[in-house]
Amino acid sequence: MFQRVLVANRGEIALRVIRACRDLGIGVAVVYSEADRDAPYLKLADKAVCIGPGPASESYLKVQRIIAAAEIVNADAIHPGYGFLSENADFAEKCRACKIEFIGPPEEAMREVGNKDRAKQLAKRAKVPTVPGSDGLITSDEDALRFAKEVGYPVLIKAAAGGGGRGMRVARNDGSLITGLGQARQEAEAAFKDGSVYLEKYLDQPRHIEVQLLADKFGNVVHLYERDCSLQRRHQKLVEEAPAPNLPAKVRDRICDAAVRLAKTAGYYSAGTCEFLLDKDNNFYFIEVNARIQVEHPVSELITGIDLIQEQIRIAAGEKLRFSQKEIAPQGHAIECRINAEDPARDFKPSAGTITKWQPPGGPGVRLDSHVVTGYRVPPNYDSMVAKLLVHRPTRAEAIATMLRALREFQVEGIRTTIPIQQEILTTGAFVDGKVDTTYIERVLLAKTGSGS
Ligand code: MV4
Repeated sequence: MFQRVLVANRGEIALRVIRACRDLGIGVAVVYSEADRDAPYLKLADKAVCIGPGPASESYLKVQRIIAAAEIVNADAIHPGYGFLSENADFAEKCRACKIEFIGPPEEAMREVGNKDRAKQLAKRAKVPTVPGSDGLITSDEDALRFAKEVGYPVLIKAAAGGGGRGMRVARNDGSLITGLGQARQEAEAAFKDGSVYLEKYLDQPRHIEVQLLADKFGNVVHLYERDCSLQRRHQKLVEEAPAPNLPAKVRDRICDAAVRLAKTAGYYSAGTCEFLLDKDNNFYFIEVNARIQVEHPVSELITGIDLIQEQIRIAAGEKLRFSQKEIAPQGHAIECRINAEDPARDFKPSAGTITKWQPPGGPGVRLDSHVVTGYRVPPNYDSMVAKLLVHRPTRAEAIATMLRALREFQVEGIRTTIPIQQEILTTGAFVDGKVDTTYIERVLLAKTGSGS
């Protein structure tokens, strides 16, 4: 096992990794930027190293400074958390060159799944269903028009280097396809330095189902069942849950098996997620791999009883998986609400500032993952999530009731939060019936209140 892990991240996930290291009885150090210098979780690590000014590009994204920090504190491994350098294969390569273990997938698998078009080819080799698509990159207008004629409009233009909804656009006729292609290429070139694009049939109001995976360095792969992450606004998830409601057992088994096959085919290890879209007839289609621990991982921890961060660290240290698939039995229902410092009444405008009152909920079935305390100042430099509120109860109905109870208990003053919209979501018929899709928030909820786009 490692002597000391360096946490190359901030906020709640930095605290989450510090806690996992403490639970494992191993040393832990953490990096921080000048904007985070007063963050209370820094005191929970053995050492904290300042790596630069507030902007992430000058601190949390600086490969050389993070490697130097690891060397200064004598860390033998780096946990990247999510975001920042977590899916950066060049960073993983650099760690390997410096003989520091990157707590994540192997660099080779990261490159394989990091490109969406290549990940799709991988899925095909693994016999995992994919959305009908252009079979490789689109290099001419003629190819694009031919594909659209074949599958019919609408079609979706996707950037191969994109992900999480970046660089996508819908085309509904030949004209918008040609102009869209040009724009998508330019945008992708500017954003990812890679202008390659491909086409897919555009699915109407799909659900977003993702399968949590754990794999060791010996080729053993297990799944920790699925999460339903359909409730998003502009690709920012607001509510996640597990198991996915109204998913027939046979479909669940097939999706989970497909995800395991894909990970095996990729030579993947560590924690990871396979994302799928699910259509109205419960057909599922692979879309992308998340080669990192995700924000919503605690939802899967709650239903399986497995500590995903601890297992990631064990796997990186070369341990074998400690459980087989049949030993993973999901129990009950878990829901997560991401509490963001945003004002839902003002188009989710970020609401940075000092938190003058922070009185979190508790009691049976409640878990709060947060780095915030009363008096904490939310820095303007980073994403606005201040807490993840989770519940775990025997049934979905009880989980919804406990989440509503916990959201009511939660008292936050000094900043605006997303709590009101989460209360609204959890009392809406479509959510209670487990019948929401990825377009629900913008199509129904925000359209109704007039606060949407
Ligand atoms: C799609 C789609 C419809 N058809 N692909 C958005 C994020 C990225 N991971 C893939 N995304 C989508 N791909 C086809 N062929 C609709 C989306 C999509 C979406 C997917 C998951 C969760 C939320 C979403 C919100 C809008 C669009």
